[in-house]
Amino acid sequence: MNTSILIAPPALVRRAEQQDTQAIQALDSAHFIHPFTDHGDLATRGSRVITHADNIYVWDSEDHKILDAMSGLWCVNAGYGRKELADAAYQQMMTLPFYNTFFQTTNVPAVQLATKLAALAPKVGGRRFEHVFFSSSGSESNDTNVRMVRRYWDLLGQPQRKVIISRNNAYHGSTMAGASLGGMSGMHAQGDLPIPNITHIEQPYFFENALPGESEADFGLRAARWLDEKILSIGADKVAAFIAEPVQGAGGVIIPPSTYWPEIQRIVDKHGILLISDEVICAFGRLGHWFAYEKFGMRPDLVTFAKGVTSGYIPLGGVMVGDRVAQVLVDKGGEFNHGYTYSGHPVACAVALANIELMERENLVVQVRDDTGPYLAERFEELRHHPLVGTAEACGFVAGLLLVKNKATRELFDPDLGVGMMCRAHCFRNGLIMRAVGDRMIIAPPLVMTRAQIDEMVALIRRCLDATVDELRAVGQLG
Ligand code: PXG
Repeated sequence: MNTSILIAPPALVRRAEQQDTQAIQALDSAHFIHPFTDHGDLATRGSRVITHADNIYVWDSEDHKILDAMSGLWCVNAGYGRKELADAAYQQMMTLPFYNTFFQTTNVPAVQLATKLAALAPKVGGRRFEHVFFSSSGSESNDTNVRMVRRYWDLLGQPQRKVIISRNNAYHGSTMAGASLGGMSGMHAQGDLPIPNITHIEQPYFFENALPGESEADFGLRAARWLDEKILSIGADKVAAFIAEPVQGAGGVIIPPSTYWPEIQRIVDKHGILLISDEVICAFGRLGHWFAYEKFGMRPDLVTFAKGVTSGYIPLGGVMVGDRVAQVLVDKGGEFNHGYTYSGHPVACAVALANIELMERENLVVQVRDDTGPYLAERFEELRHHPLVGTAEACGFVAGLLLVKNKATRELFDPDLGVGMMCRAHCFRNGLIMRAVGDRMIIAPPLVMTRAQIDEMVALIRRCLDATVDELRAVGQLG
């Protein structure tokens, strides 16, 4: 087996990989434990080796060009191949690659980024975000939230306020606290999760949870009131916070009715509990705003971010800390015994600054809000007429389709058939990356995607839906 390719320079690696896919797959399977992966399955199929990327496309080691409609994993907002971001990392590595921020030390990129984020975060209802806590991922940031929220209530003399309420099918990360906050039953089933004092309510998924004949607006209000019922059943004096994604991402792009968030805000205000908006996916232009809470009229106290802040070029995450919490924690809290080696990492912060500058220069956030986002919604609406598509929704640059067996009766496929995975395989074969969540097919394209590229993507999606119909007919699952 030729292992020398693994230490060759990038250009050689690219060429060598094209000949050595099997060798890399064998080493991959022998040594690399992948996230969320069945390794028996991986060993038989072999990984797809992604070798390089540009704009909205990635290439594999067999030289297939693939349109990446998932932005890597909801994160490459500025698209691939942005030299400005590589240059920013190089310059910062040569100047100061690392220094900690623990013992009354700081660094210039971290200060500049914190200042920039405070300026970008919109003030809502008189609440401002003047402070930022840095981590290296969304999961870590949500662990920070749990610690910060509990510290806040301790400092206010209400240590019994420990319970954090989340939602079924939410995704908040994969650490002990992140997976507990998340509402994925498959994750809870492994390793005694959730940890104590975390509980869940149902998600606002109209297709699954609305009553027959109920309007979206009424459903939104009813779904929000599940929070009120939960708070009352626990006792409001024991509840610390409610955490939620403005639009659920990994759960399958679940876009709540417009009545949902204002009612949630009314309920958290009524009980005086903190609101955490987990914007790991939704911030940095994904929904056409720097921060998504602005779009939905939410007034969160803490905002989780990661992914798009650096367009995924380097790990960085954090928490925007609103005035209400900052005044207690920062101004009169004493020492908060929490932090990570890489909190305020200078290289990650320098890349984030370059990424934000690039997004501002190219007006990407406004472009998604006013032009390409509405165009994507329009094109997705057309897909609703496809025989396999039951619902189609888009919000900014996230969108989802539900594959159904019968459009008229809204009958679903048997989950064991794995129709979503079948469709995903057709996507790969046709040069398109889409994510399947059950039978929901979802996308989150790079924000640089143009109208012409949206047309190209929608044409590919249509082709893959047709191929899925053909396969289902061939196995007798569709008339
Ligand atoms: N919160 C939200 C809302 C997320 O989407 C995290 C927290 C955790 O971030 P880190 O950086 O720790 O991964 C996420 C991450 C998927 C998928 O399959 C989604 C995520 C991660 C991995 C897979 O859609 N989101």
